[in-house]
Amino acid sequence: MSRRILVTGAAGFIGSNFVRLLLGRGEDVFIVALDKLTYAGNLANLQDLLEKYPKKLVFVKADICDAKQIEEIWRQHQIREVVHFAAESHVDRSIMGSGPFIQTNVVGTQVLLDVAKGLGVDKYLQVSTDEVYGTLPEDQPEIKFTEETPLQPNSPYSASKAAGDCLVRSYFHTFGLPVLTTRCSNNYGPYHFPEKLIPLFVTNLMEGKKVPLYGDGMNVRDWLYVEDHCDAIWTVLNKGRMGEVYNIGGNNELTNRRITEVVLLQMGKNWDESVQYVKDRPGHDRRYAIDAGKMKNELGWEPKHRFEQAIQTTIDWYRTHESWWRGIKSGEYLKYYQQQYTGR
Ligand code: NAD
Ligand code: TDX
Repeated sequence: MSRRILVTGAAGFIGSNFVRLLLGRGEDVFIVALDKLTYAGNLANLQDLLEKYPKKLVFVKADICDAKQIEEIWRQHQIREVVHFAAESHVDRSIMGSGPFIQTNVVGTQVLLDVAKGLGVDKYLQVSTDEVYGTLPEDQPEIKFTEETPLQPNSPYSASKAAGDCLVRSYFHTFGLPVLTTRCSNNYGPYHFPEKLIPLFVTNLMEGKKVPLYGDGMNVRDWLYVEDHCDAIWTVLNKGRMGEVYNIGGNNELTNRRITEVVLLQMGKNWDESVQYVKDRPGHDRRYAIDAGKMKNELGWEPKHRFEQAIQTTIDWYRTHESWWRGIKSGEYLKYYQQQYTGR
């Protein structure tokens, strides 16, 4: 019998790429793609897959905070594995208001864990982030986040993710729930919502607008192509040891200035006409860097994509999918953009 997997947040950026990867590879799976379809969820991200794989993929609109609904879905589809992507995921929005972050990232995780405990599960994988570790010094490049680094979240977003991770840990220790946790660095690639750095900058430039660079532009992130992240999650789901945490990264640290230069170059734009320095993000973490040694040594996983090529593929995707992002960059998005970048 096919593996019966619940994928939460499946209509978002990474969730939809994960479903696409598994079905594209012909894995023997039956996937229940669950999503509340918040501003960040988009059924268009799954539409072609739903048409191509009607026997392997179903979509269910549901809120992970609704225990009754989750129980019904679990029973109806005989769920045995969970990959939990669903989250409020944007740091700047968590600074505007943390309520939805606590609700979905903490309460929603607790609901999923309780349903898993009550109805039974073979594997539950929590998709988390390097941001739970806080920030690193920029003048000590040898220091990176390991799985033993203490959790020191600095934004309401990362605090809510860390709270979710702590609940997952507690259900392993207290109830013996078979859980796995992954913590990944910044992803980029197709279907990335255009509020995040790379898709925002690419689409702004395509619209003839400037790109808003926070502070001095020297904050550092580690960038991983989304397909590599999805492949790493599948590797952990198949080979990971229960109760363990696995850090996932691209060994690809770049300042935001460097990312901006690369994007401008590939899009034939010049710095002075295109870049606008704007006020810094409050509490802006200076540097993230991942030590992914455990993934390599224990599970044999390494990223396959090189940044130079994959960023080009990503930009090309936004060029050929204009209707996808133009549809998003209207309505509610415009209100958010105005508030975030002009304070009005
Ligand atoms: P995203 O915002 O693109 O997608 C999140 C999805 O979750 C959306 O489709 C949304 O509709 C859905 N969702 C939100 N609240 C829900 C609820 N209450 N019930 C059901 N569905 C709900 O986010 P993403 O970038 O795809 O991130 C996915 C996961 O990966 C998150 O848990 C995030 O913390 C983690 N992560 C992201 C990155 C990154 O660079 N994007 C890096 C590391 C970890
Ligand atoms: O307009 C901008 N200008 C800018 O300079 C935006 C949106 C971002 N930035 C900077 C802030 C960060 O230093 O770019 C960097 C990346 O910002 P985001 O794309 O917002 O990502 P980040 O805050 O690093 O968080 C991302 O990676 C970890 C995801 O959104 C999280 O969900 C994930 O956990």
